Amino acid sequence: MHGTANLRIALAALLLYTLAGVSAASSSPKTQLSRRRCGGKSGSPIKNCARKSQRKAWDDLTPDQRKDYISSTLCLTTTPAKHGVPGAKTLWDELHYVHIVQSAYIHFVGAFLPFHRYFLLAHETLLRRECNYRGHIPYWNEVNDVFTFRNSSVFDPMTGFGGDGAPLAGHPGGGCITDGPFADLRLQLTANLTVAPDGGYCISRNMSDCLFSGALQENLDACLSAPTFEAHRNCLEAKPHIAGHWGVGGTMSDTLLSPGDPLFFLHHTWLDKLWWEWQSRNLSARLTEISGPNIVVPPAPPPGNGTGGPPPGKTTFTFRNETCSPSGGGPGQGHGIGEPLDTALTDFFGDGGGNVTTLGHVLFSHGILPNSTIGEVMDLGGGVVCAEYV
Ligand SMILES: [Cu+2]
Repeated sequence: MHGTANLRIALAALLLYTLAGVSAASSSPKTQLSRRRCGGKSGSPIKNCARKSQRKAWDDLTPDQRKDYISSTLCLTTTPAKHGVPGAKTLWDELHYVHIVQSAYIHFVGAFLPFHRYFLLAHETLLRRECNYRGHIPYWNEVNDVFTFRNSSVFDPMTGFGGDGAPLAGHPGGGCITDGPFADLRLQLTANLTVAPDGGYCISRNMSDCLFSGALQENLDACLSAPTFEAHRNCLEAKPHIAGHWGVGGTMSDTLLSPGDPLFFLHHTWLDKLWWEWQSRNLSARLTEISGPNIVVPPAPPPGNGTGGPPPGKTTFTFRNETCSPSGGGPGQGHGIGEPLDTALTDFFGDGGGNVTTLGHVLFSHGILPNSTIGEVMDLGGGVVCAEYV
C-alpha cells in the first residue's frame, strides 16, 4: 500500500536519524527541540529544566485562558498539514495520524503512559509553534465531575468543547456533536488510514454517566497505591482511562480515532497527572520503572509474569443501580485496539528485539517532535517534557 510504503521510508529515515546520534544538522527537529528545552546546549543531552510549563485544571483557567486554548486548537484544525502525512489536510489530521498508525503499540502495553506523555508534548508543541499559543496544556479533573458529569464545564457550548452527540438509533446520544466550537470540524483519516469520503466525518459523542464513574476517587486511590508500574498501568488503563473515553463516548471511545475529539488531550493530560502522582510517591525508583509488552499478545498471559494488560472491554462499572461495560456503549462507538498497521514499527521500537518494553524504547511522532525514548520522558520535570501539574 502506498501509505505503508511512505511510512516505511519515514520510519527508516527516522531510525537512521536516531542511530546517528542526532547531533549534527542545525535545522533538525532535534535541534529545534533542544532550543525549546529550557536553555540547554543544542545537540547535547539536556539535564535541567528551569522553567516548567504549568499544567492546570480546565476549571482553574480564566475565561480568557480557556478562549485562548480553544482558539489555538481551532487553529490546528485549519492550518495546512506540513509533516508529510499521507492524506492529511491539516495539522490536526497529522496529529491524528500519529495515534492511529501506532494504536496497536500504544494501548495495553508498557509504552501506554510514556507514549501518551510524549504525544501530549507533540500536541502542546504544535499549539505553541504553529498557532502562537502562549499558555500551557490543561487537564480535565474528571474525579470532580463524576456526580455532575453532564454539567461539566468542558461541555459548555460557549466556553468549552460542546456537549453530547445528536440522538442516534433511539439512543439519547451517539450522533454528531451539534454545538460548541468543534461542531463543524471534519476529520479526514479513518481507522485504516484511508481518507474519509465526502469531505470527512464529524466528532460524535454518546455520553454515559455509568461509564464515566470509572473516574471515582476510590478507583484513583486504588491506582495510586499500586505497588508496581505494571499494576498501576493496568489499573489506570482499565478505570480512569476508560472513564473519559467511554463516558464521553462516540469518537472518544474509538481506540484509534479518539484524538480527533479535542477532549482527548484534556483527558490524557489528567491521566498523565495521575501517573506522575504515582511516580512522585517514590520518585527515585519510579523514574526508571518500566515494564510490559510492546504488542498485545492475546490471550492475556497468566498473572504474575509481568506482561500483558487486561483484555479491552472486560471492565465493568456499577453506578446508580446501573451496570455498564465499555463494550456495551450503544450506537456510534468505535474500534477496539486495532490491528498493527505497519509491522515496521515493531522493529523500530528498539527494545533489543524482544517483546518487553525498556527505557530505550523509541517514541515516534512522524517528525512533529524528534524521536525520543521512554527513558527521556520518565521525568515530567526533565529536559524533554519540562512541566508540572499545579
Ligand atoms: Cu491512545
